[in-house]
Amino acid sequence: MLVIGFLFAGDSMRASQFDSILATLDRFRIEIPSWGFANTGTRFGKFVQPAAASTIAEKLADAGFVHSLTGCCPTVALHVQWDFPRGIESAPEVAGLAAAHGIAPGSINPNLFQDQIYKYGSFGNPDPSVRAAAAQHVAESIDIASRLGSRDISLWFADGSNYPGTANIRHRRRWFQEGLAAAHRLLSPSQRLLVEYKPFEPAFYHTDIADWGMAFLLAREAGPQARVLVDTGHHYAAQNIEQIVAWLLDHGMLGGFHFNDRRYADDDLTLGSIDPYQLFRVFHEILLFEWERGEQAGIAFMIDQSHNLKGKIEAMIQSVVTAQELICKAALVDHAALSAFQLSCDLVPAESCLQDAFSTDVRPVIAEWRRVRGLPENPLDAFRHSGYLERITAERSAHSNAGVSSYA
Ligand code: PSV
Ligand code: MN
Repeated sequence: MLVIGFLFAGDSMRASQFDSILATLDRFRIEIPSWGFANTGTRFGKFVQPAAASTIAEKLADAGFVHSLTGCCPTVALHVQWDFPRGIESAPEVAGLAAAHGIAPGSINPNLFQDQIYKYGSFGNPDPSVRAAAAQHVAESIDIASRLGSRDISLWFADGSNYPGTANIRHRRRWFQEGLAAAHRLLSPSQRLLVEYKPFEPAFYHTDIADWGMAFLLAREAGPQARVLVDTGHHYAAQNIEQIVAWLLDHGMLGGFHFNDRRYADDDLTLGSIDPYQLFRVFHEILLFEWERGEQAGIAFMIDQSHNLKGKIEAMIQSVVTAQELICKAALVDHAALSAFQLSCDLVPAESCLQDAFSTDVRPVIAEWRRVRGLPENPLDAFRHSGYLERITAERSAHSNAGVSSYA
């Protein structure tokens, strides 16, 4: 390790900083979503890409290729309705395909928003038979997770209403409480229920789980294995996401992230493309917490993006590489010095701890880490020169992608 450090020891980086970066990279894993490789779009339309994956086999092949280039994406998030065409019967095939591509199934995402029965909601639907169908789908998803050895079941609900007075907000909250507690009872001891929140879209008046506080309360009421999932795109524009992260950490309620970037709403842009300093601050809160506690927080880092304009695999690699860079920058914050400055209210030096770390170019050290591990030093370049895109474009153009998609 130190050999690498000395190789790159420039004027501004100390050996201990090299070591922090290397240790961070050794630990850092980020899950990529199967749906990020499929044709997706906006509600106004979809620009299909001939190379887009249209089967679970193709999605896992693409995910495996991203992992082979980056070395830090060993698991793939799966969406039950899109990736398990025969429900739990598809589980062995999915497990086999993942293994064949050197990866493993990751979080399992039930789909409680696409079927016609969910027009007025799933867990919050006034019709008990729809709530029962939603509960059944979640139960099957938990079975799938058990069959695949997946720890996390990630729940996102589109439930809400579009017009004032059309829904009983309190009754719906109760139904959510009951549904989540029932789902929690089905978990095996090693599994977790992650509760995601989102302020609006598709519902435009009220959303049943609209913010982190609602998700927090519902998760806490559901049981000890439930946590909150923070999707960075699911906030109002001015919200301080790292403060939410700090509070959830302090309560032991932060389960994981769906990373993406946004300028306006849930834009699903590549991570760090608009505001890399924000994600740096999020990583900083986590690393500071772990430094204070002397242990890792066990948080699931995941990407939740779908790319309508960029090439899907390129965009995924770009996101993974940016995530590595930002967490490495956050690892350069001098926690001891920062804590002392905070206690003495020494504002400018405290702020500089973050700014100095953020402005450090960590890319040469990351490239060296990759080289030592037999990974390409520049995964994006390696992808462009691999011939993979040309091959799948030719293969996949042979069958039409036009009808294949997911909502995301
Ligand atoms: C909803 O916007 C979301 O963030 C949820 O995580 C879904 O599972 C995912 O996107 C795909 O639609
Ligand atoms: Mn999400």
